[in-house]
Parts: sequence; structure tokens; C-alpha cells
Amino acid sequence: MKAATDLFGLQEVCFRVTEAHSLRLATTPGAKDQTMKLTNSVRNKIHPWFMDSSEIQKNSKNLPSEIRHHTNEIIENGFTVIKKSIPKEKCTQAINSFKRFSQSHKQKFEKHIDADGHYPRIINLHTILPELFSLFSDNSIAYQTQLALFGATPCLYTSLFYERGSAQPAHRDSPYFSTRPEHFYLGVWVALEDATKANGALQVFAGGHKLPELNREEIAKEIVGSLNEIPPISNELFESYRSKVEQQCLSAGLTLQTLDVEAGDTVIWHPQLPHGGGAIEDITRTRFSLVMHTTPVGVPVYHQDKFFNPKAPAPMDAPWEYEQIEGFYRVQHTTFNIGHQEAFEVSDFSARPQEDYSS
Ligand SMILES: O=C(O)CCC(=O)C(=O)O
Ligand SMILES: [Fe+2]
Repeated sequence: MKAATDLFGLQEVCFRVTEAHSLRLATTPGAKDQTMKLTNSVRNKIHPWFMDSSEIQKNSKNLPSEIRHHTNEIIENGFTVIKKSIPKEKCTQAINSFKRFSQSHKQKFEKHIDADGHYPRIINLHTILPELFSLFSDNSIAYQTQLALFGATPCLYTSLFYERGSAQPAHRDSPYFSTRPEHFYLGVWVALEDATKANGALQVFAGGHKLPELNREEIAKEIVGSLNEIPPISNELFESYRSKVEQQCLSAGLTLQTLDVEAGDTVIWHPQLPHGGGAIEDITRTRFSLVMHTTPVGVPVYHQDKFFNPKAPAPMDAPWEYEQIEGFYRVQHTTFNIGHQEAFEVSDFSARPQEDYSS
């Protein structure tokens, strides 16, 4: 893994060095350090600078041109594609590592395989497979783009590993990633295989991130009656918001654009960008990919109870522990979960030295 030190030039010109950065400087490369609580590194912001038109020029102008190119695309179009951000061999290694891991635990996992022979999405598999975490930590242009957009140290909050295309209708992720302050998260999606219409490409409503936010309180009241009774997770509420956002995009004349990308390309999307997974022409095909949701360190992430009630009181510091691996932060998760159907303790897998999936 490449050390993160080359990033400090960027940090110096643009942003204050956060508390987390100074912690990072003090650690030994290669060590997995103790877990730690971190205070919210953007607690004094109202929103990210890239969502404030009066801040954009000032914050963009000193960025290295390659990073500015990507931040500009995210600001203008709602997404950017970083071509060849991960070497193809690393994508193949990550897929092979998953295949070895799933094969060696087939008895435990196989009940989750669908009729077409694929696993459903697996939540936080990066806790088990280091090749997946490295798509965050050893993905330099993507990391620097997140650092620039947050103005603070990025951390991996959660990941979703897909063996096949998601075929999900266009949606915003924000009802599940309601940060405080709001909009301090990014979707970072890495193609581990070429993704096309045949195996279900990623789709975006380019420009949909600029449409005005809907009246979320009104949507919640319509579905659950009162703002005080919004559950953290409600499929009905998510779908109501999702379909209204989709309608808003179509009424504004936006069309869904299919992103044909190659293994090793990274797509970063704006927190407000409506996106989805295209139809899969050949359902037998795989489309290995990893979606990561990242935030600045210390940022709490709430779900629908806060998303649809944005004025509700909410603690400003994240309640969970962070861990730091070779200078890169992630929220500590003790489980991974197959298809939201079954959770497995990370310690039941990673504690056994004979189970090394990396070679
Ligand atoms: O990979 C895809 O097809 C889309 C995934 C997605 O939108 C998500 O998991 O939030
Ligand atoms: Fe999504």
C-alpha cells in the first residue's frame, strides 16, 4: 500500500490539518492501530464547500489540476470517472480473493446464492478481504479527490460488494447516509470487471444533483403521519422519495446515462446524484464491483429518521470507533452481512491464520 504522505501538499494549500491527520502522521506504516473515537472533523461547516456557489472558486483554485478536473466534474455533472485508477491485476486479485473466500466457506454461505448463481450484495466485506480495503486506501486520485471535496480526512464508512449488477432503479443514497452536517459523504464505486449493458452498467441522471431538494418532511408525514415516528429504515418511505426524485429528473428533461467503464475505473458521485444499476441483458454474467460510502472522519451518519426530519436534534460526533490501517481510516465494523439476510462476526473468520485469502 502506498503511504499517504504525498497528499499533504494538497492539504497544506487548501485546508487546515485536521486532528485526524496529525494522528495519522504519528503512526507506523503497516501497523493496525488501536481503535479510537474521533470528533467530527467538519462540525463547524454548514455544508461542503462544493455545494456552496460562493465557495467553489476559492476552494478549487489551488487544487492540483488533475484533482480539480475531478472535483469540477462532480460539481458540474454530479459524477466523475477516474480512468485506470486501480491496475487491472489488482481487480483480478480482489475477485480471486473473494472466490477463494466464498469457496472455502461455501457450506455457510451457499444458501444465499441466487437462482442465477450469484451472491447478493455483501455489506462490509472489506473487513475480511484487504484487497477490497485497498480500493479505498491505495486509490490515490480517488482519495485525493475525496480529501479535496471534504476538506478533511476521508474515511471508509461502509462498503457494498457486488458480484453482479444491482439492477436498482435510480435513487439518491442520502436517506441512508444522512450525515451531520448534511451532505458530507461520497459514493466511490470501483469496477472490478468491465461494466456494460450486458452485465448491468452503472447509470446516472447527470445534473440531477442540482435539482432542488424535495420537501422531505412533507413526504415523511404523508407516509408515516408524524415526524416523530419516522423509523431509521423504511422501504416505503425510501421508495416514495426515490420515485419523486426520479420524476423530478424526468420532468426537468434529464435522461439516464449509462456509464460504460472498464475494470479498474473508479466513479465518484455527488451525495445528491440520482444513480442506479442498469438492466442486465445477460443475467448469468458477473459484474464484480465495490461501492464505498466515505465521509470525513468523525462524521455521524444517520438514516431516514434524520434524513426526513433534518431539523431533529442529532449528536454531532460519530458514536463508533475508527481504526487506522497504514494511515487510512475506516469505521470499525465487527460484522459483515450477506444480502442484509445474515450477519457474520469478522472475528470468526479473520482470527484464523490458515485462512489467508490473499495469495
Ligand atoms: O452498483 C450499482 O449497480 C449501483 C449501486 C448503488 O447504487 C448502491 O449500492 O448505492
Ligand atoms: Fe446507490
